[in-house]
Amino acid sequence: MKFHLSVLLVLVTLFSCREEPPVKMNVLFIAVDDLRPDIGAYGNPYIQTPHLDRLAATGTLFESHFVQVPTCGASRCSILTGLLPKTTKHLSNAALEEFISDAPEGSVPESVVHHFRRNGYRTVGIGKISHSVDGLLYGYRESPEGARPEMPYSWDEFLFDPDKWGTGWNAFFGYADGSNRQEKDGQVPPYEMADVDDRGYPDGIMADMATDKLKELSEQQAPFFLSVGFFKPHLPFNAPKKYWDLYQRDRIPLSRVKDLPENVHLSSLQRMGEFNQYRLGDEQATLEAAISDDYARKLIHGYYASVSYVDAQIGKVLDELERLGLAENTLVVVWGDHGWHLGDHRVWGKHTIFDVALRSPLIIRYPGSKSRKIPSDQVVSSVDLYPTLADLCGLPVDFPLDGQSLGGLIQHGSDPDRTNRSFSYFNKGISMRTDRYRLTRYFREEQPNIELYDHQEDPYESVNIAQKRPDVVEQLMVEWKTGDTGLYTPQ
Ligand SMILES: [Ca+2]
Repeated sequence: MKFHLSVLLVLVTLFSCREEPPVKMNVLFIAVDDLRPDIGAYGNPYIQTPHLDRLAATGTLFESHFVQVPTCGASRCSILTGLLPKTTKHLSNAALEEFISDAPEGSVPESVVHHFRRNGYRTVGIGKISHSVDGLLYGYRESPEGARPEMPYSWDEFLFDPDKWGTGWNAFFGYADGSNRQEKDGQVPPYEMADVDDRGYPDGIMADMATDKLKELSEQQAPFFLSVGFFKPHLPFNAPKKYWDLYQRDRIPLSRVKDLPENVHLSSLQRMGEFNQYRLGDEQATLEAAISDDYARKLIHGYYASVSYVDAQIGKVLDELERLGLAENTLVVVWGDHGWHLGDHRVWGKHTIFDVALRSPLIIRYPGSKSRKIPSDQVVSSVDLYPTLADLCGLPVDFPLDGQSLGGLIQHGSDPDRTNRSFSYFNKGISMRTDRYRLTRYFREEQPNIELYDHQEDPYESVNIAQKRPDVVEQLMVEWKTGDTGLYTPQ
């Protein structure tokens, strides 16, 4: 009997060893608000982003990454749900709320974060991951009392410190003296250069929260999904003075496409409302006349300072990941939620479906994979991230998603099974980007309602050639229909 028990114990021990689950990879997902690819690693020789450059040098950088909607809430909705917009509400900042009310607990997970949580991950959010900046749903001017979570099932923990600003939304539009755009009813400038340390604005506070949380997570057994959503370079372009001091304003490059594009209806470009909510700007932005070069340089200087400030905060989080010995077992993603027109096409804002508003940085470091740059002729989408994370972390997905995993590109540099197109939506329009062209169709009454840009000849989309090249439009429409995964038609 004793003998049999021993054999049994040995067998049980051997069995347990074989069945030991592999160590799951952690995820660090960093969202950066309104960050266009103005990063050294993306080829901007003037901007100073040493920490993002360092990440890109050890990860995979996607040159042609496009978001699905050029506005915060809806873009984040598509990356978090892995789904393309299905109704007009999915193009708004309330997109995620709309999706979640359609998907109660128990059916499909509400987000990629929820999916990881269901698979044993400890999920922690800090800052602006979904549209909300503190995880709570409430209007900009309302009290946080009675607020409910924007993603009720996704987070084990959600952290935000509104500090001197009092609430999440006030912090989001905050100035160094504790004031914000709301309380001053827009009587504020779109930039600020205060002589404060990194904690003088919210991103510095969030970086410290993230490094503290990493320490705590490193001591736990469960794998983690830590998400940090930095605010800058979203308006107002407020950053500590030391980041403004990195640049000589007279050397700041202006847009290469300052004029209105040819053969385009102005309604494709006219949504500049957010910028003009900062009423103490030196000049108002309009499509009718470009602002002065001096003011344009000042604004771009503010944007660059904000990018360098957020780059330094990301550097603190990446350094801590390294210091704690977590880098080798943590997949890192840095994602910009959409691009921004810094005077491009006379627009100061993001609400267009031109390349400059849709293209944003996507850098993924998958430990063990060699670093590479996926060139611009390979088009990828934000909606691809959900299946990518599930694929690389070995989580099964038995429900429909609209994207395709980027795992093949990250691990091998190519993937013959990928489709090479990306769809984006806004302003009563849908746009398809291929490796060479952008075809945009507006579902509105004004003409022309089709725009075509040839990136081989015209990389800044300065001339709509839809009328001149009906053959290309026709060929792309065939491709459009093949790629159509149930796109809705904007009303
Ligand atoms: Ca944004």
